[in-house]
Amino acid sequence: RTRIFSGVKPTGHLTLGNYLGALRGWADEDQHRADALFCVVDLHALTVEHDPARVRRLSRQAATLLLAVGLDPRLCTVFVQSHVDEHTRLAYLMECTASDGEMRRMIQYKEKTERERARGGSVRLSLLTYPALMAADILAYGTGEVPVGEDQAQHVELTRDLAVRFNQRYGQTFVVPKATVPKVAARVMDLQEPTSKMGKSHARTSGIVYLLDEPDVVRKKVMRAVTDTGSDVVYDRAERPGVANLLDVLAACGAGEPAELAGEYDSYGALKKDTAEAVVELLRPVRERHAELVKDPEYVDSVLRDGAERARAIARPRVDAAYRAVGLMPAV
Ligand code: AQP
Repeated sequence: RTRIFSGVKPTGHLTLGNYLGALRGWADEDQHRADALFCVVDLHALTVEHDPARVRRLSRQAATLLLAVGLDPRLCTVFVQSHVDEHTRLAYLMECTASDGEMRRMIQYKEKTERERARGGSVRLSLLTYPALMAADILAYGTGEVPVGEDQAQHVELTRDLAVRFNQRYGQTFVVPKATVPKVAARVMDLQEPTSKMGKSHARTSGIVYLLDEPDVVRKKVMRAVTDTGSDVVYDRAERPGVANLLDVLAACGAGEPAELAGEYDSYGALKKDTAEAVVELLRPVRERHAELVKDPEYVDSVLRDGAERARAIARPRVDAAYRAVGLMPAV
């Protein structure tokens, strides 16, 4: 069976972008067709300035949301990255496989470096080495497929390069994985700034729909979305990014193809109204299940405990083999 691995970073409240780009596919398809592991990648949240209590809280919330969107622990493995030491053990070998140049070329590194500097902060070394840890996350499990939103595809490409390089240098150790990206809404844009992606850690929240937003908040955000000059509804991502984003979201809610949907509307107002209602209905069951799960923290704990145990058992032999392959002396 194909092995699937993917994760979500507890750097903010999870968004509609996270859901459409990743979580929904994990729950609706991936967990049913493969041996899948899904992870709250909390170590990655330490690559930028962070508040310990907030990361702890967001990690639990993200784990609860993974179950709320429909991941079923009888079908897949749900766990927290820092509970499984194999990730950091293997990350070091990945740092010894990658070059600094290829790390510096990562778009996310460039963007986040700028953001941290603009805030007047320093850039953590782990922001640069982040893709090595992400490669370790993926390769430790013999992963064949990594379902991600478009923004993560470059990191998966680098992971492939590292796997191939490691195998060539030290002998066949890792499966070379590939990214799978959803057909619609692989890159949901910020409603207030439709040329940048909807990102959970962005400071301005009015352009971001969070999975746990109340229906009225969702409606308000969508109704106030920035649209383009002109008033005819056409699907053109380059020239009309605001309207195209709404059409993408509406299509991803199950209403059809974005370009065809455009023909059904003659005003931005009607498009926004339908999109708002579609998103409210899409998120309703997630909010409801989350509210139930919050009442049962022991259940969530037990899922994470079992998940970490299972993940460790899968990862350890391959990480041990990688340690031996690079020439590290086995413990005596
Ligand atoms: N806007 C988006 N559209 C489609 N997919 C998206 N993803 C994130 N934003 C969008 C996908 O969600 C999964 C989990 O993302 P992540 O937690 O690894 O963080 P990220 O990719 O760095 O996205 P964020 O939400 O913007 O976080 P911050 O602001 O902290 O960087 C991934 O599969 C991602 O592709």
